[in-house]
Amino acid sequence: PFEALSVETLAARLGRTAALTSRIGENASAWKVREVGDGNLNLVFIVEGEKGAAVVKQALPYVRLVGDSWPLPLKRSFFEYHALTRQQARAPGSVPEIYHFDEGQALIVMEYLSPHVILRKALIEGRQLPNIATDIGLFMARTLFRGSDLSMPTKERKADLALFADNVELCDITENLVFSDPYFDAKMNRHTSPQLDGLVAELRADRDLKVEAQRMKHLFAANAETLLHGDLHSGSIMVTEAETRMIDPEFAFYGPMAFDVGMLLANFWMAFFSQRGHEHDGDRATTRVYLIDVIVDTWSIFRKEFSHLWRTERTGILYQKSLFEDQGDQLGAEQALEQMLHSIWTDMLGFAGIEIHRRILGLAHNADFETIADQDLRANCEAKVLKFGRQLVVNRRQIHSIEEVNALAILMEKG
Ligand code: SR1
Ligand code: MG
Repeated sequence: PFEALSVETLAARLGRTAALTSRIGENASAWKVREVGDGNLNLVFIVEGEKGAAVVKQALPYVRLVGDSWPLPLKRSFFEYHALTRQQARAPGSVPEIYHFDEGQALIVMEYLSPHVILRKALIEGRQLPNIATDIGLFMARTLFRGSDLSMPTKERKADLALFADNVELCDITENLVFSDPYFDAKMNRHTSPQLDGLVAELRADRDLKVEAQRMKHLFAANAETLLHGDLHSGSIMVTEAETRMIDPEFAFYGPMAFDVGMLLANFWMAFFSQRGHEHDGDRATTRVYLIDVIVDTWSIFRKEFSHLWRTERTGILYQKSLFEDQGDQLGAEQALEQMLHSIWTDMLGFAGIEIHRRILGLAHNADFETIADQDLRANCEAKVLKFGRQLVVNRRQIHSIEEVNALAILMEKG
């Protein structure tokens, strides 16, 4: 039966797991074990032996953030493991190496990334990582394209669609916490009060916003386009100056391509709007400029790589070459590509706005704002980004370029 690991029991329980001992050393009594999980759901241990170190991640049968009053199935570990193997195949080098998976104990033993830190933490500190736009843009294009009917053999894709369709409970978290709770007085919601009370009431009374939020939820639930990471925010990315790795794909399922892109860019926009709250720690004007550049570059690298894959790897059942290039119609496939990128763009903006709202109004907040000690300053940053998020959701069809969105962000951030 399943048993949660602890710092005290881990060495005894995993001391004979060859995939671990071969990497970190066989003398388990000398292992040093620390629990470092700071996420909302799981246990995460770093285990150091004589030869090296590894990470052991274990799902709990409940939501760690809330406790055992909110049960959550262990099978999320199975989906995380299978998502990681697919991401590694589709975007080699972008995720941690997996050493061992134990389905019954819901645990994954994987590479210890060091000296990597969580991207969100680095951005809060005002650090400027040079490679994130390229690394994340490529990761998104490769995984989203190669997990879809544009690329995969249809039988294989349908099998994966069915496999990940069982990740019901984690989809349910997103469907409720992200797309619905922020827009009504849901039980687990919280926000900076009383400073935001007026604006929160305004947003919850905003019919256009609510209709569009439900439109985005509809897309999320019904458009099974590709295998998503499913929770691609800056807390799911580990970085050094030279390297970027995506972690934690336990929310993986078949959904719309724009969801991962929107969630990611939303977290960059939130990093941008929260910088003013961290100015006691050094001037953040250059960090803001850096973040704007990162947003432009991430979108443009995503677009470029997606287009490249479209032109060179379109081997699936959609928009076959036999209909276009093989008939001498070079423009047809380009026209279809433009249409596809356009709908990813529009939907990405909608998902981004909603991700921003839920991080300020819902249950799961971002350290970007949570770590601003001055509550008036925090609420001021939050109010600006909430209004920006509303523009993205409601006006997404009228916004035509990333430069246009950033110009809006710069204007609204100045306030
Ligand atoms: C109850 S889980 C709350 C959030 O944590 C995860 O990281 C997801 O973002 C989820 O929405
Ligand atoms: Mg997570």
